Amino acid sequence: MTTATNQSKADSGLGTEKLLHMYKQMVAIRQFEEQVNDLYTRALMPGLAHLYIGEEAVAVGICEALHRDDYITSTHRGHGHCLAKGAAPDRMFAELLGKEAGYCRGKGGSMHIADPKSGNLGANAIVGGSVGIAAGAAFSAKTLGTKQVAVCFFGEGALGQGLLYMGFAGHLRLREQHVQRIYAFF
Ligand SMILES: Cc1ncc(C[n+]2csc(CCOP(=O)(O)OP(=O)(O)O)c2C)c(N)n1
Repeated sequence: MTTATNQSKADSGLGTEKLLHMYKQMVAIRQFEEQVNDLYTRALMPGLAHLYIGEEAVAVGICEALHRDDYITSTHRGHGHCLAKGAAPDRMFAELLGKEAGYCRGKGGSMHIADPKSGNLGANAIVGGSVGIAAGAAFSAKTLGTKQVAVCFFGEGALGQGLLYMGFAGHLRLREQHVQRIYAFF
C-alpha cells in the first residue's frame, strides 16, 4: 500500500537525504526565529523584527534549487531567506544585536541583512523593493553572460506597487530574448 507520505516523497524526485536536509533547514529557521522573538519581546534587541515563522518551506524549497552565486533579494521579513541561502546564524544574530561582527557591522539590523558572498543582495524595508533589485541583478547576469539567476521574494503587499509590474515587464523582455533570468516568489 502506498501511503500519502510515500506518494509525495516519490513525486518530489528528491532523495530521503535531501528531504531530511531541507527539513532540518526549515527547523533551523524556526528555531532562529523563536530566539529572535525571545530577544525582541524581552526588549534586548534594537529595532524591529518581522518573523518568518510558518513560511520556512518557501525559502528552503527555493534556495535549495539555487547555486550559491545565484542572487536573491528579500523583504522586511527576510531572516528565513537569508539563512536558506547560506548565511551564518551567528553573524545574523550579531547584526540583529547591533554588533560589529554582524553582516552590516551592526548598522543594518533585521531589515537590511545582506550577504553578497552567498548571493543575498539584501533584506529590504521597502515593500516591493526586492523586485527592482532582482531585475537589476538579472540584467547584470545577462550583460555579463553568466549563468546566474535572480530570485525575488515578496509579500502580497507588493502587488500594489508599480515597481513590481515594471520588474515583470523587464522579465518579459528578457524572456523575449530567450534569457530566463529572473524568478519571483511570495
Ligand atoms: C513602499 C512601502 N509602503 C508601505 C510600507 C509599510 N509597510 C511595511 S510592511 C507592510 C505590509 C507588507 O505586507 P506584505 O508584503 O503582504 O508582507 P507581510 O508583512 O504581510 O508578510 C507595509 C505596508 C513600506 N515599508 N514600504
